[in-house]
Amino acid sequence: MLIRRPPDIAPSEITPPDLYRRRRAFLRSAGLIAAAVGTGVVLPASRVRAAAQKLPNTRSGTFSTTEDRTPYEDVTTYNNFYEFGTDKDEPAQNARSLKTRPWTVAIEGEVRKARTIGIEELLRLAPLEERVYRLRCVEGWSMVVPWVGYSLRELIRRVEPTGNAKYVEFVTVADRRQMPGLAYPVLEWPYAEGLRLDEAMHPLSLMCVGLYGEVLPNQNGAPVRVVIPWKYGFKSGKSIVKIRFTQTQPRTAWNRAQPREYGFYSNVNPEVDHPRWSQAKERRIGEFRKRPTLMFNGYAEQVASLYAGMDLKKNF
Ligand SMILES: Nc1nc2c(c(=O)[nH]1)N[C@H]1C(S)=C(S)[C@@H](COP(=O)(O)O)O[C@H]1N2
Ligand SMILES: [Mo]
Repeated sequence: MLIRRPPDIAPSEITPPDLYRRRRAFLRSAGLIAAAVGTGVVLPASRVRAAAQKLPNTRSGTFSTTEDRTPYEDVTTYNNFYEFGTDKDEPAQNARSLKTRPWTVAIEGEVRKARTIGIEELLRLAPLEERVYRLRCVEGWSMVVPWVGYSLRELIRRVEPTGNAKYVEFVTVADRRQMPGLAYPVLEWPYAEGLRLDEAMHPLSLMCVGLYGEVLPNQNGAPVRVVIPWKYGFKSGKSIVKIRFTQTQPRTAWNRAQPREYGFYSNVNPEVDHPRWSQAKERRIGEFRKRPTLMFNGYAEQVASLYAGMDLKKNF
């Protein structure tokens, strides 16, 4: 499998503690990677794809970019999903055994209709749309992905947030038996992210259950994730089991780990550098020459008004 890492970003800048790296290096040299995580044989991506399920009745949605789509192979083998390992190829291997049925999402906090929703109901909650969005990782690479889902607001309005709801927290499943990455203190598990309620209610914010017309592959956050296209990729939490509405700004996993580097907002902004690297440019996976990063990842027309009057350097 071809692993592309932007050569201008040193692995040391984006990877977790030394312990983890030394273990990986040892396992790699000993040829023990697959055995060590207990997943056995390495399937080619084509086999994985053959097993994926088509999503019926998907219509093309609004906001789609006409830019070239990143190939399925890259979208499903070059992943960040630290619960399954921090190397880009590890989620595709280690997430294969994730159990996505039965699956429920608990809706909690400041809502009138707090309840637990089963995945089958979530899949039928609103018509499924294909939305081709740019995804910009804070590490400096980007992709174009034809996601399938519906606006998060479809779910939010059905659970009726109270007047006290100002923020929404998204919590990822954390199961040590299924997720080898949880053994390492890279982040405080479970992975948690958050949005202001008006950001979550924005029609671009996507409740995502698929890509390329098929059920979401495990490594991309099956069975349900969010996709917030104007923010750095880490705001788009995967394999969600809890959505909590709160009055105060929720703590997030990346902000806890590195508060100086990862703020609550994390809007894509070429003018606000990461403390350790520039965010002015990005490398589209599959391309060689870098492209300029666009304000709000190219969605300024849609979302800039959410931040009117805010200092985006302070609220990074
Ligand atoms: N639970 C969880 N969600 C996560 C992550 C993670 O490590 N764990 N990584 C984030 C990051 S950094 C990115 S760039 C995107 C990548 O999504 P993709 O692999 O589907 O392209 O997922 C985000 N969601
Ligand atoms: Mo990312």
